[in-house]
Amino acid sequence: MRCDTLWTNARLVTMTSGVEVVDCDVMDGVVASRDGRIVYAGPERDFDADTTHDLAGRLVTPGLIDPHTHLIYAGDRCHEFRARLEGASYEDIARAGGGIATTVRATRAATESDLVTQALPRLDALLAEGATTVEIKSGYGLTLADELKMLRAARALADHRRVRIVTTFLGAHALPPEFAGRSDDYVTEVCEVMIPAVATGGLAVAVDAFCENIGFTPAQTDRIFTAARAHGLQVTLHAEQLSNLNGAALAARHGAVSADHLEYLDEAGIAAMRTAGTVATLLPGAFYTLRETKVPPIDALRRAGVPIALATDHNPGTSPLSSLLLTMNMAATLFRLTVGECLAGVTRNAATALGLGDEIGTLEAGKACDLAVWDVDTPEQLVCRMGLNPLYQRVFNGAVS
Ligand code: DI6
Ligand code: FE
Repeated sequence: MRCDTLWTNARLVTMTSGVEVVDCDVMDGVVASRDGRIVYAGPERDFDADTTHDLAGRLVTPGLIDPHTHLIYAGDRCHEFRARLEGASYEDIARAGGGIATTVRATRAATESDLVTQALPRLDALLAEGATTVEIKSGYGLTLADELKMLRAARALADHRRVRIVTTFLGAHALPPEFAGRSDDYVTEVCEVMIPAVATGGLAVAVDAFCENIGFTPAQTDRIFTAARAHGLQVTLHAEQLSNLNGAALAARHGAVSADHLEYLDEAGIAAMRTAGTVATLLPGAFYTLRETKVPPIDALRRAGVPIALATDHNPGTSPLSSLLLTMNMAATLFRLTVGECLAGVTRNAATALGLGDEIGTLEAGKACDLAVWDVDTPEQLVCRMGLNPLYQRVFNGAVS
């Protein structure tokens, strides 16, 4: 059989095992790609290849996927980190006009090209550890023009680097100052002006909201999701991060691809997610940064067979994290996920969380040939170590980059 590129002497972690029992079995084999897609991944087989990479026993996983980030923004909030170390709380800072509002001011003042320039180093950090797909949310513009600017900047990153960018409209991230005291009016703007414009412009595949006491109510979220679905967009939700508002169940009723954070998720929410096929995306970087103590209900999610994804939640406030390797380590240590669950979280289940389960996330014929080749012997070496980057080669759509 003919192929463009062949990787031989590989140890493959295909991530194709069943949904409920997550193994990350390792098998000796080869990967073959043609026209950017995997044509074969499995035990040694003969191919007539244009290019062959002998991997000398290195480990190959699917390219990593970060399914929840706020990578596009301007400015910096490390002074707030310092203030928190000196005793201020996240809420104190927000009430004093800092927090998300600081990033909104800086992002509104930035041009689209400023936003691209500022995001590239953050994206490069993810790519350097084998990421091939990154989801990016808007939500620091909060006007139609500024939200569209953020989404265009996110999409433009794919013109600068070899990566798949998936964009999500998060107009309901925070209440913009122009709408102080009028949150229902802002939600009307999101539903009647912003979502139609995002959908018409093809600038996002999904709509997200921050459903929380300090964010938007379940009733407002319901309006936003109804508008999103009417425009053919997927939905996903920041839910149950700081309290239980039954946001995950609401998201599941709208057929959400994922519900994210979920520290305060209860059994009813888990059952609704299971029925709807909604992925639980956990964000250990925010848990760590906020010194949260309530761990998401991992055992109950496992028992229900709800797939678990992991993401950096990269943002300048609650999760200034640009490492999927460290995200896996935190999920293992803080949430007690197994090594297999950690790897599934940033590959197969992350793909499902983005509605891309047929396209990426496993090493299987027919999927995009996105690979991460690692200088390690076992999957646990990827999850156990902190601050060491063993990436040997990153492959995006069949091309080494
Ligand atoms: N939840 C969070 O933790 C972040 N956004 C959200 O909806 C916070 C974002 C920030 O502080 O800039
Ligand atoms: Fe987030």
